[in-house]
Amino acid sequence: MIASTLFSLILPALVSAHGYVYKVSIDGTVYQGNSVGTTATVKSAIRQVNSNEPVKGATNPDITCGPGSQPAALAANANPGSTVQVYWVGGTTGSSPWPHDTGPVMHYMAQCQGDCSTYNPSSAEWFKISELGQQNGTSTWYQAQIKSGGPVTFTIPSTLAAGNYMLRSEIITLQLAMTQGGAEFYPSCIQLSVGGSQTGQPTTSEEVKFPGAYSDTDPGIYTPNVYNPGFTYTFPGPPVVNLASNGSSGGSTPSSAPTAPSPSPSAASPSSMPSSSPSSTPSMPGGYPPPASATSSTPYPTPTGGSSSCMRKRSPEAHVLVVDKKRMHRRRNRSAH
Ligand SMILES: [Cu+2]
Repeated sequence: MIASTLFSLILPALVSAHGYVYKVSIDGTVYQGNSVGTTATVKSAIRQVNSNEPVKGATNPDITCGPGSQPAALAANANPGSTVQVYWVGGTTGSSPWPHDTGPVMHYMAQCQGDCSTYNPSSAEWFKISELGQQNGTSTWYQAQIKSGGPVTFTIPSTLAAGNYMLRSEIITLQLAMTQGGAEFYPSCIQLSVGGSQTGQPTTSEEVKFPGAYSDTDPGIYTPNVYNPGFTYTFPGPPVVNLASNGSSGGSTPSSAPTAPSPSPSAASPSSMPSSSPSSTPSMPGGYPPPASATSSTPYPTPTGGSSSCMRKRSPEAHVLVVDKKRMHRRRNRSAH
């Protein structure tokens, strides 16, 4: 009994140490994703990945949309000001919570230049619409809420032009980022059709490419002091677009200074903002419905791009090492307080 309890405590740490986007909700409409590395069984707006492992290295081509990311069949409907909730989970089927709690969560968008379901985003022009780091003056990251089962919540910029967009959801975990190249990137792409009659566009200086936006030496990616008391985080990538200044994500504001409200009368009317934030936070564990597909282990068709990932396969030892290092940090953290 004790042994099996111990086993069940340790096993998720070893097996489900990574994760993916399980579903997305836009103004309450839910779009389910497909399990990792299976034959897609659900028509989804979420681009399916073939591994839940992190992308390693800022110049890795998989940093665009995740390992082996494949186009999705649908585009999720959204509007300027829409509330978006992205549900990141651990494992490959949605059966366990997101395992990490250290590092930022960021969201980018890019125009699809046509139909998103056939769009190759490798040279897309991305602009940042949301960044969530440490919660006001504490060492607790917004990411800890995801580990507790909550979605990441943010809004589509309230003046964004209508059109087809890719939404790029990204978690970076920093538990190994005390060494260069140690940061773990979890990108995922969701296809959107944005309606409305707004005309807002990012400026070219607000746009970046993936790969290209980050370097392994960026202060928000190589973070030797991440577990030190008083550590304050510097987000990598471009600033959040001005477009998003009226629709910034509620709640935990990162350490960066808030954009001063414009005194001009042209500011968007507050009535365009969602009046209440959804409160559908699933309880964990067991809060997640059974996986959409547990039928097949057929390998996902390999993308035509060829060999992209350098660190996709990790030995069991590497996982144990990760766990051990985490324990060390926790211990170090505790003794530092
Ligand atoms: Cu992981």
